[in-house]
Amino acid sequence: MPSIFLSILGAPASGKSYFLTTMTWLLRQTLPRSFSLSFGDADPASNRSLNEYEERLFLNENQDRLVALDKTALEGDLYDTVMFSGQSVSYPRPFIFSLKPLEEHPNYKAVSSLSRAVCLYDNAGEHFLPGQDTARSPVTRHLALSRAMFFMFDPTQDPRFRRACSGNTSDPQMGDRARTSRQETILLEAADRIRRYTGLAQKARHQRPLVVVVTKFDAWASLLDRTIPESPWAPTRFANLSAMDTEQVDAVSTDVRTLLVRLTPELVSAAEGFAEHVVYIPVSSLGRAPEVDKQTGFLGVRPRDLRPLWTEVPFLYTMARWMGGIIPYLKPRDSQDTHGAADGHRGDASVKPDTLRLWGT
Ligand SMILES: Nc1nc2c(ncn2[C@@H]2O[C@H](COP(=O)(O)OP(=O)(O)O)[C@@H](O)[C@H]2O)c(=O)[nH]1
Ligand SMILES: [Mg+2]
Repeated sequence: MPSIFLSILGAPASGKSYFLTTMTWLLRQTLPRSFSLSFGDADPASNRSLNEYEERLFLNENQDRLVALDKTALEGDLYDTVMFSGQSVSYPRPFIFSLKPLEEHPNYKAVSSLSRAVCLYDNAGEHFLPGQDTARSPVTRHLALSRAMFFMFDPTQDPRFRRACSGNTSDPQMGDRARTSRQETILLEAADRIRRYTGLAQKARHQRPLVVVVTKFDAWASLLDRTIPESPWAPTRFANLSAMDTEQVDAVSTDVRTLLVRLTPELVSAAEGFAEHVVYIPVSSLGRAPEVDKQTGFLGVRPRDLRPLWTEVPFLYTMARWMGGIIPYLKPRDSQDTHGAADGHRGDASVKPDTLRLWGT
């Protein structure tokens, strides 16, 4: 199977591990149910720790006890050490999923060319600090291979966001547990590494999409003057096949971008100075603020309280928009396609088996 690499990067504690755990848990259900795709562990051994995380959050026997995910290690389980002429080199290990059309998918006949091994990397945030990627520990080289990058931006780590939200949130991360980091420096460092690994000129922009995932939406939702539809996709006339409403996600992206330009303009400059295609997607992996665990002092969450919002949207949108033929999207509202105009119903009209494979290419 051809593979797709997706890199997740962001500052320490920006929410990468919770995002990855919640996203894969949701995709296991949403992809078969709504997109006629199977999504499963390609290698259960390499996905073990992620499976454990999913179980801890979403299949926990004890729904009331506070749980937390461990901090991503800088080395250990998630790394493989290889010897090169006497020098040991430690490589990060991705989580690997297989993505395949199910029999009822309109493109099932192209199953072998559409199936993908999806490789996801969860780096420790420290790896993106300048000077952390070395010949002995090439922890971020996957960036150069990635079909798309998910940059986690955590508004709770920005004092301007915290000030704007004060009075409207009780999240400890916006209060006495606040931490501050210059998150655009991580993006600039990643951009610099990608330029180096791919030989991209200093002035040229990277052609692969950059998704700015704005995490912990529950904590800053008061700043976004709009509601977010629960699932930005709509059924088609095919059983178990929805189409992504990319226009709706784009409209949300535009509003999130406006907010970021107002509060953290340097982040928008860093993103758009580096990548040609940038989209801003709000997510909440928990759906609420974590609580301080009185026994351990750590932040935790009770499994029964979890209400993830939009955590699978960055993946679905990326697949629909930039990796054509696997996940369909609704035809744009102003499309000239007469088929669409005839019944005025965007979802139904655009899903013709013969056109599906062309989408997003
Ligand atoms: N309010 C809120 N906090 C979150 C959310 N997701 C993660 N967090 C908190 O953010 C902290 C860091 O998350 P983690 O995924 O470990 O960050 P990582 O270091 O980037 O992997 C944890 O204490 C979580 O409780 C969210 O959706 N909302
Ligand atoms: Mg982590």
